[in-house]
Amino acid sequence: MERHDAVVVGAGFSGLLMLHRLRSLGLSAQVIEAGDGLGGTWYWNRYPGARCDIESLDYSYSFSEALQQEWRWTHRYAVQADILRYAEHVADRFDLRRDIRFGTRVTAARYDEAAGRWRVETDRGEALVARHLVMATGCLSVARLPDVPGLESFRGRWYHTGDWPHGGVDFTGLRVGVIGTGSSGIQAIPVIARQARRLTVFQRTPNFSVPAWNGPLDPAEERRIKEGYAAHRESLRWSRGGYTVEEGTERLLAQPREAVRRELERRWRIGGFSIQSAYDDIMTNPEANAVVAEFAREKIRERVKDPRTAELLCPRDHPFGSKRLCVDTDYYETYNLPHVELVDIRSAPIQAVVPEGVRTAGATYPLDAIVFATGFDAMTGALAAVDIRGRGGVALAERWREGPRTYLGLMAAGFPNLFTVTGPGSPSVMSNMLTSIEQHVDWIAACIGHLRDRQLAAIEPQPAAEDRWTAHVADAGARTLYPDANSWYMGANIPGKPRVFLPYIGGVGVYRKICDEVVAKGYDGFALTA
Ligand code: NA7
Repeated sequence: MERHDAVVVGAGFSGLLMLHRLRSLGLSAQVIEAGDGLGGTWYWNRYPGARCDIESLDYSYSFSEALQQEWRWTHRYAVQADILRYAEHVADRFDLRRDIRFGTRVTAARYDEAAGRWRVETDRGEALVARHLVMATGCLSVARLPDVPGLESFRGRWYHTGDWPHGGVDFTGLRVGVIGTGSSGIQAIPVIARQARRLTVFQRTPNFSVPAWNGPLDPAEERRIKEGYAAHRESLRWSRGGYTVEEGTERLLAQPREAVRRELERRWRIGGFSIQSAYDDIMTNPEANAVVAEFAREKIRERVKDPRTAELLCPRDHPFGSKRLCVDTDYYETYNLPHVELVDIRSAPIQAVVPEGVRTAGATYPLDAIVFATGFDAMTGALAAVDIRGRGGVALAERWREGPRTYLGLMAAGFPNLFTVTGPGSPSVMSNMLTSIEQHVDWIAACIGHLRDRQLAAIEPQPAAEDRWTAHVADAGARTLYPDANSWYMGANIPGKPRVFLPYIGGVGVYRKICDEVVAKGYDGFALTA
């Protein structure tokens, strides 16, 4: 039987740093990774146009001053290939690969109470035993294909953005259909349109999207950030979202409308998420939100020539930003191209994939390729995919049947020494993932070090602390407009998934302070066993 101090599941940005930190503690760790390479999200999501919509100088590790000084990003927002190259560089630079087992999926993990160890099983029939189990499995890693009948009959090729062929796909001369207009679809559509002979976009719900204004990184800006990189990162750690943005502190509704317009216009010019932070009440007050939503709809009407198409692209069923805001390059302009068509599948739903293409209630669209940009079983999907059993053989999936229950989004009662990096109930997807990953990994490493130094066997949340935190996460979400949308934040994209606001909206700075205080009070709310 293979024994380690810790098993880490996943070799994305979380798993890589976790391994590095555990090694620094002098502990043995084995990372198990389903993919044949590292990089997690950036390993799988290779679709055309895939890029991060947090700026490169923020969406990167801060743990090594030499690394952050030496690495050169080329663009304001990095493309998938550059981020993957960066992850690979980090793995080589810190000699991480030798403790990563690729092409191996963890299928089950059981807590052996008598031994105080996790027994981890893989799809290769291996069993590993470890005191600690860290799920670094990502928030958006279980790609979701909709239940459309007839896919097996399709004569062309089909793809999911979240599981893209490594050699890329050449759409030149093809009739391509894209299903889904979330961030992935909105990034892919303009790039696919440049190749395809015909592009048909099947839209169920329009999303709000703001321009990225991406371009080469300004060398002066890079120099400015790098001169005070440590201080810059420290300020991000205590900010709301963990990325560079001017946080408006005024209430939109208290301002003259003309001033609001100018401010929204200014932020539109900055691009990215800036506009969502323009005022303090945008995500809490429906009236304030409606002003920004109408501003965004006006921009769509300006960008799209055909008024009927423009109206179809205007979101009306959810508040601005309550589904994850998309950040685009030429998305709306793509609909001005003569070979691109938008099909409303809200009024005429997709009925089936047929051998020659897609059939909706209105027509049959002949296609050579279908791209599913249909999203993920977010935040809990990757955890539920592993048969995790804690004390008394209780399954995590069963305990979370009505929604995830955690303490700090880090641990669950009844599952000693099981840690989740950016788990549900933590800021995770409401923040720059890299800021949150580093905070979680550091907290977990310090916790494991604490147990080791004090010769403690295990840590797990006290049920009362877990109840309080779970209620707090829900209350914080309920004070915002996020629950008004059928989003993946709410689990609403997965039939049968409980409708619960999954991330913690309190902000990374507030959350960090809470986590630090818990530690300062001797792991308040946790039970530590000798
Ligand atoms: P999203 O944001 O979940 O978007 C998925 C899209 O696919 C969305 O437009 C959905 O429409 C559409 N969809 C899903 N199922 C169907 C079916 N059955 N029929 C038609 N259309 C469907 O996933 P992304 O990959 O774009 O982005 C995920 C995150 O990754 C993103 O937010 C960033 O954080 C990175 P719906 O809105 O459900 O009507």
